[in-house]
Amino acid sequence: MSDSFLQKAMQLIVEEILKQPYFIIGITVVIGYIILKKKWYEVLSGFIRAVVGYMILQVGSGGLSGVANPFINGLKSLNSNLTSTVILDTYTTQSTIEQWVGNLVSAVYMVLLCAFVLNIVLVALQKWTKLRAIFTTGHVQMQQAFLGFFILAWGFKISFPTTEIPFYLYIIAGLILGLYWAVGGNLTLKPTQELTDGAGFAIAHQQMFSIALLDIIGTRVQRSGKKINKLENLKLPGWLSIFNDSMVATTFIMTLFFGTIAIIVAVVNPEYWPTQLPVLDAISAYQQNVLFYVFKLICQFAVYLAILQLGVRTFVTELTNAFQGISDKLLPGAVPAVDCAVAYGFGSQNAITFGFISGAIGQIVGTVILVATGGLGMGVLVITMFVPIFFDNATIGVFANTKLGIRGTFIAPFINGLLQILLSAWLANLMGLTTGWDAASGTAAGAGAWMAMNDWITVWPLFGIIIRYLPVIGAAVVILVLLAIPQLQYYFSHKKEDRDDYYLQVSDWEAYKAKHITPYLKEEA
Ligand code: ASC
Repeated sequence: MSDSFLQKAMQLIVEEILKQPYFIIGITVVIGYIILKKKWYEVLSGFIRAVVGYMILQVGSGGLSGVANPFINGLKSLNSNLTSTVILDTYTTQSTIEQWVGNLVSAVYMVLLCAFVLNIVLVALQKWTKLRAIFTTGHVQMQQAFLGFFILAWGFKISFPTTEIPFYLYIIAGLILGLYWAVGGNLTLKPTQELTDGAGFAIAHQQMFSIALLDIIGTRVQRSGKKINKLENLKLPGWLSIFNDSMVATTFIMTLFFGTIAIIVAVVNPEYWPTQLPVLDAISAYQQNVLFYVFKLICQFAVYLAILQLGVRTFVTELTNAFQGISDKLLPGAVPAVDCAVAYGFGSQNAITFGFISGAIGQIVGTVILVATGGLGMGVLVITMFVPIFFDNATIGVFANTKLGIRGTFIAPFINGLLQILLSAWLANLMGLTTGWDAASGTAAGAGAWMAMNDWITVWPLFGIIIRYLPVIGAAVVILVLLAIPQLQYYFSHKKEDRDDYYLQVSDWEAYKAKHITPYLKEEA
């Protein structure tokens, strides 16, 4: 009885709290406000604004996927003769691996819990670890726990399905995952402060290392005295000035992009659209006209972006205010790391759209290469879903614009989009995720999956490969490298006499900016 009680309790914690970022953010706000000795009704209102604000953000991001899916599915319906199909999506990857690991699913939950605690401990030991960010994006942590576990198991030459996993793998997975969250979030702290002008949070998502890379390149460019031409400073003349409004720009660009896809699909597979069109009048069975349907979807893209940004505005102030309390008393010098979509409330709104479009073009080029080479000679076709194509590339676009300006906003996501396709095909094949697993029949079946988000086509596979070739030493190397990254940030980002300005990035952003950023900035007027 106690066993099943424990299991139920753990499931409740995982499903209702850990997997729900709005709850974690809401609780964080309550704790912070209590520490700040706010009145009870301020605590209550902060909790509600945090939870509701986060849910609004989720409506926005969910809506964006809903809008894009008919177009993506349309592309999928065009068929291909490659033999195995790999779906590029975060949720599909999680559920595919859940099938492969079978009864070990709750062990992966335990790994997740331990890694989460480790993240907090590492930040509590900031004096030594130099780590400052706490990962709060529960649904993403869950996905990462599964793929991370799978990659590390591959590293140790364990293949699924299996009933036994050596205990050391759980320990190593917990250590690497917890370190990855703490180190990744910490890497995004300074660029996010730059983007948000000191809003006091970092990013907890799936492309943290690429944000850091853009920051390193961008800082170099800034220091070299080059002018950075950011999207928000672009002043378009004459009739083009309507594109200064991001709602107009987004709708216009999406019309070109989705419109082209809609036409291609309609021409190549005329059966597709009629199966998608909603019935508007049940009595006469009137089905919506395809032009009006597509037009509505396209406009909804801008609608959901606006909703997403409203959500961000609603909860971010609460979160940053409340975290003052936490980082004063509970976890000195800590910041919350939050979903990448929060970044979309800052900087140029057009960078979101351009990042997405450039990434999509990169993916199209990648797909053409894949098809032309017979899936890189492996017969693998990858099919992208909305999360990697949009959230990964838009996030990279937003950060690229902040540090590298317009050119970066186009180039960085394009490269990412290309790599998303090619590397995912290669990695899914290498690590054995080109098919799913059907427990009922006990056979491999269905499509495979991979998370094509940047960290999962770069750093994580690298961890797996290092461990594959040097099992125990490799794991130690990965752990040591992760521990060393924040030390390198601390010791090498500033001159010796300014070393402790590293902490100013959190404690006094204005002072940090005045000393280390403004003097070097050369933006276009
Ligand atoms: C992911 C994922 C999502 C989105 C979301 C963006 O990786 O699984 O649902 O990105 O977090 O807001």
